[in-house]
Amino acid sequence: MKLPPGQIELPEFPRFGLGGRPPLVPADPRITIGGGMLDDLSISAAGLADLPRRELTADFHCVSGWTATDLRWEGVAFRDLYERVVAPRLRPGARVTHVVLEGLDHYRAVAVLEDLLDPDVLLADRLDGRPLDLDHGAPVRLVSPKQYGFISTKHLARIELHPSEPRVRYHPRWQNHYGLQLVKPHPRARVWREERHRYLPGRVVRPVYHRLITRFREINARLAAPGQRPRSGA
Ligand SMILES: Nc1nc2c(c(=O)[nH]1)N[C@H]1C(S)=C(S)[C@@H](COP(=O)(O)O)O[C@H]1N2
Ligand SMILES: [Mo]
Repeated sequence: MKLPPGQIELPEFPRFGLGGRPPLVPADPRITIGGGMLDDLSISAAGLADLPRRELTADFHCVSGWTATDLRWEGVAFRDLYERVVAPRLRPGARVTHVVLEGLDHYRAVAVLEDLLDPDVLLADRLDGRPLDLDHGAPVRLVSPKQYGFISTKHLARIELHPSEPRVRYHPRWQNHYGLQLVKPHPRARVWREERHRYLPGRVVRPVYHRLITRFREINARLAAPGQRPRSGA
């Protein structure tokens, strides 16, 4: 299959974390949903089970240029969660344009609501027929296959609704790195349009990234949760 512009196919699905080792998962994990437009609500794994199950086979594209192909995800559609659980609880006249997704590791991503309502966006709890492992985002992660991987928040702990684009840092560790403005993520992050960064054109960063992929893979392999199998036997 044809890959989006500037992507290179990998034989495996590597772990890719920005914040170090995977976090600890609490015994009764919950996802809280909040923001000024509704009273905080919290949904357990069992709560997600009330929504229709979806299955989706898709490629996964990291902004640094690697692609893992044919991943089989299972879970529920973000759209079903939003329409059935969130929308009925919104205050009258509420306006939602952006969503902040936060992981147990305090990683945060900002997405445009419209992009998350694409039927292919899942809250996934299974990958390739097995429960999601820690490296890939246990217990539940977002998967948005048409967007770069940084939107696909792992270990999903909080969904926050916003009436305009919030100013959010993707990782608290990077609070003071002003130089990172230059590589600020693109707000839409659509892979087929190569929307890698807000200020830098995708094709400018491609060659730099491609040289870094091997290094990123080494670092992340060292940080991976102990005792986890690589995805393919290859
Ligand atoms: N919670 C959390 N989610 C995250 C990240 C992270 O560091 N923490 N990294 C993002 C990036 S940059 C990518 S490419 C994908 C990688 O997913 P994987 O580790 O399953 O390959 O997760 C995204 N979601
Ligand atoms: Mo990424």
